[in-house]
Amino acid sequence: MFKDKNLERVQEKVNAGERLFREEGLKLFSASDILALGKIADGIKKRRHGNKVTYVVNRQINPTNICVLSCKFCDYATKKNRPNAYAMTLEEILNHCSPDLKEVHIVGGLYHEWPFKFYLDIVRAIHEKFPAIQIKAYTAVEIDFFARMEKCSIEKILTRLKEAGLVCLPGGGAEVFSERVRKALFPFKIGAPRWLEIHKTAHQLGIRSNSTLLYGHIETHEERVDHMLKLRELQDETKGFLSFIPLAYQAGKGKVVSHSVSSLEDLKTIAIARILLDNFDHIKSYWVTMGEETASMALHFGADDLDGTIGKEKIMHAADATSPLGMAKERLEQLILSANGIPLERDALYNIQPNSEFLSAASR
Ligand code: V47
Ligand code: SF4
Repeated sequence: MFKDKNLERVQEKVNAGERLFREEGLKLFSASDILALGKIADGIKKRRHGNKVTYVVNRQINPTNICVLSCKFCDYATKKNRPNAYAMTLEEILNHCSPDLKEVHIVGGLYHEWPFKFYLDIVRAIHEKFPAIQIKAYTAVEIDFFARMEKCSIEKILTRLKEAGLVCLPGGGAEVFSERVRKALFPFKIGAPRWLEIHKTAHQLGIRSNSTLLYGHIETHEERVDHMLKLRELQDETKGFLSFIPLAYQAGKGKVVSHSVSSLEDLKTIAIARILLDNFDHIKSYWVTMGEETASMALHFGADDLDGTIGKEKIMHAADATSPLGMAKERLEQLILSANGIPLERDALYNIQPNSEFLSAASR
């Protein structure tokens, strides 16, 4: 029983397996009983996953920070003639890979001097040298950039990437599906219709993908809810999304807002995602943006995955994220255990690895 009658009704709907409408989602953001909200989300997560919490031994590779765009919120991208600009060689990229990895996550700038062939070669070279690593590469923004460079369809780009060894798409580039926010912060970047079209096409080609929401800047709670509902709608149609990852905005140099949102806001957003996205299996608690402690707490608020070891993350750290640059597998397991979870290692497609130390505990 909750004191908040609205949450009580939400719990009843959830128990009856009923879906929440937009207005009900909005009301969740004004709920003051955050623990009750967490309890509802945790119940949903437990029904789907029990105490299992997954993580992946992965490496994020950001091949270049040179980008033709200059999104206002981004502290990572730069221009070619600036002192901080870099563009990795194929050899440098391969040196970031090792056989212990289950996933490589590639995301970076839109570099006009690299032909699509080079972006393709990155995938092919990693796949040939490390066939056991699953490659999660290029956001919808990059896919759109390749299609425009090559003057061809997104089907063709995705098919060629798949043939080269791509396994799934990361969820970035979605930001917030709001024209108001797009015009203010990233007017030259693709908007919701194109992002959704690219993910839908990927799903139709058998390429699974992730999804994200960049929150904690100028967006409203309504825009967060509308964003989640657009993802829910596409998921109904394709069932191609693997996970949803709320990315807490790192305020960095303060170009957009002076500071990042509170942990409470992080936990609320995770919980509401779990409640609204009733057709998503996985809600990711991304420790890079939330920090270790909040990310671990989020496992009580509906999240069932902590992402990964990551290696040297550059995008959020360019915006002064205070989390470590990377994390050892043992530390991830500790964080999960401290939240009463059973840590299970997965691959990019969320298959549990048979060597997982805690597998027997999970099957009990
Ligand atoms: O699209 C940029 C975001 C995204 C900042 O699929 C920022 O598993 C916070 O795609 N503060 C790229 N966020 C990262 C990405 C991703 C990350 C983790 C997991 C997965 C996955 C995908 O990073 C961009 C943008 O939304 N971003 N700057 C910032 N200052
Ligand atoms: Fe370029 Fe992406 Fe940064 Fe925008 S967010 S400037 S597309 S790297």
